Amino acid sequence: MSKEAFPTETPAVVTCGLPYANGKLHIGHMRTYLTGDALARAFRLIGQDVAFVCGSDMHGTPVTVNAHREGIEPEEFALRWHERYKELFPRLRIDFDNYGHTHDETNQALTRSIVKALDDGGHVYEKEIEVAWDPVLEMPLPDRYVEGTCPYCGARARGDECDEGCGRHLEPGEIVDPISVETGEPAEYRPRDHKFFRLSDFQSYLAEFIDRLEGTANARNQPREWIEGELRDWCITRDIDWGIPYPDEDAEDLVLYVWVDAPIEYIASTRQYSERVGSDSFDWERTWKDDGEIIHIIGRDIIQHHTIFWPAMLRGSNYHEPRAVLASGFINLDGKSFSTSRDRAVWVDEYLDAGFDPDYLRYYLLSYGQFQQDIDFTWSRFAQVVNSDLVNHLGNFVYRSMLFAERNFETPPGGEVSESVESQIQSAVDGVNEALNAYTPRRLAQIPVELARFGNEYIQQHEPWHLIDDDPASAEQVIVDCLQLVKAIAVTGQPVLPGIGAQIWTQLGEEASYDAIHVEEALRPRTPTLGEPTEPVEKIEDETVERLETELNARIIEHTEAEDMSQDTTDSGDRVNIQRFRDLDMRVGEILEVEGIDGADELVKLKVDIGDETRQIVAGIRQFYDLDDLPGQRVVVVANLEKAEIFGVESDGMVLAAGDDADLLTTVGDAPLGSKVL
Ligand code: B3M
Ligand code: ZN
Repeated sequence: MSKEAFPTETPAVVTCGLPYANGKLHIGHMRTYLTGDALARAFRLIGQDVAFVCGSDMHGTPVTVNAHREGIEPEEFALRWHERYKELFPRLRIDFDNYGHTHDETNQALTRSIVKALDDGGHVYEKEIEVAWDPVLEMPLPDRYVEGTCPYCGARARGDECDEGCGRHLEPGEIVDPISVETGEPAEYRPRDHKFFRLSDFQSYLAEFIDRLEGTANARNQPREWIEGELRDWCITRDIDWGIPYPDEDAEDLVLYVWVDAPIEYIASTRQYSERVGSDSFDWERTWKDDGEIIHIIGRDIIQHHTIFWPAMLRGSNYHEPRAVLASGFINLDGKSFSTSRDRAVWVDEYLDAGFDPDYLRYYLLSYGQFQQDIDFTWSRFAQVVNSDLVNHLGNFVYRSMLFAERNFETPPGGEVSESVESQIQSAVDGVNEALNAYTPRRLAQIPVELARFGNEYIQQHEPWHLIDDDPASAEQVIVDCLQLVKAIAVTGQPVLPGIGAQIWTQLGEEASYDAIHVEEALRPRTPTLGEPTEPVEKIEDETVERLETELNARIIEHTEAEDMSQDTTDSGDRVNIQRFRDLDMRVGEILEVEGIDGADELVKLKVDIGDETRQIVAGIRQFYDLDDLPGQRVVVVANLEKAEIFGVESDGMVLAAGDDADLLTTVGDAPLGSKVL
């Protein structure tokens, strides 16, 4: 690593992607916040000066579309959700140093000054473009007001993002076959002047930036291809009346695209924190303009925004660049992503209402899988992990150690810790440092549990309950060792298990403020007191898991069926709606080989190249074609039909043909093989 290792002399800021203030949050959303919180706590634990900031994302069509559905003004709607989020995060022990929102004056002022700086620096220009327009409602259709097809990968996409396909950000006017989400009717295009940020000015800067960026590998690898390709300029204004007006009198009818002012909240929120605690305690300007260590924790769907648009904006307005971006995988249910609209989700409220300690979720989400991997959530796996790691290992070791000490000694014995235990604790302490420097938050969760595993084996091997009568000195040594391990568990557990850790800390009778300890404290002698031990972690019962799983499954089924039915009924008469049509995966292919099938006069077996694979397809066209003419012929293939066996031959797809003579459908131009037909 070329940069100074943590803890650095310079202050750090840890940020989490801003939640849109537009609806309930589910536990999938929590992965980045819990991780950010754990990292910020761990930084403090190793003596790194850090501010942990975030805020609600108030602008943009994700907010206006939902506000409109509820029939209230976007501002009122967004503020309402903002207030709820502010209360919700601490309930999971996610303690931001500052939680602001993008519509507050700090952010508006900073946004205006940054955009002005970009404009003054010559990085912004105006251009006429075609933007989507709803001919029925007579209104512009920016971003999420349209859906259509991604021009890059052919997947179904939202107006500004290919959310189900290649993940690219889409510029206004780019989406193919736009449909208004308000009316379900095709959109038109109309010309309109908009402001563009000349990203191409930053191409060589970004190429170097991405090489020095730290964090998870996905955050470097995904954008590299885009940076090295053509960097298209970025449209930074929209035609809606909710947002921050473009800071120029001539263009005040345009508001800034939400992705301009949203990341600026990272700076604004740090500034609010700094103004609250005083710049001697934390200096936002130094951090953001000079030499701070800026660390962004985000979902993997917004890598492009944080590794291309954002660093270019910072550079163009003379701010400091991010040091690291950590991009998380998604949390799925049964391999499929959470869906707010389908109620296919485990809601944070629901988790808390079930009465679970927030530390369980913190531990589960941090320990299960690498941060950048997608992971599945099931209540049974959640319970299994909690019961095995936190109850059987951690809780059990802590409780039995303290109970044994309390039962057998008036004052628990003190003295030197054995060498093997000391070195185990030392590597746990080093581990916290390593986890931060390697950006592996999962390690932070594993460390205290590994100490407990070690402790359980240690106590099992030494059997102090046998030693206590025959060899009390050795029994005392085991207790000294075990209680030191308990202390080390509380200390190293602080980032991920702050609630459970604090409880253990109190029971140990330690007096220092738990939130202010340094990780080295794990190695320092304990205070020679002990409170009344209680079990620090409660087992999750099978019945609870069954109940939650049943409820979740029932809800998913009910909502999926309701959605399917509502989709069916939107077909009018004998017409199908666009979604049903899009469900067919039709692709351009080329016939590579043709063979007859024994005993079937009408059938042929084809090998068809459909871009990224070759399919074997049986087709009823034998009597209409000279088989030698077929190889090289371009055809249209339905690629997502169920496989079938025809005359004992597997057929994996269908080639489309018209009329009684099976006239094969082909393409007029030369769309690449595999292109989606729409
Ligand atoms: N509000 C939410 C998202 O796309 C979006 C993040 C903004 S981070 C500056 O995940
Ligand atoms: Zn795409």
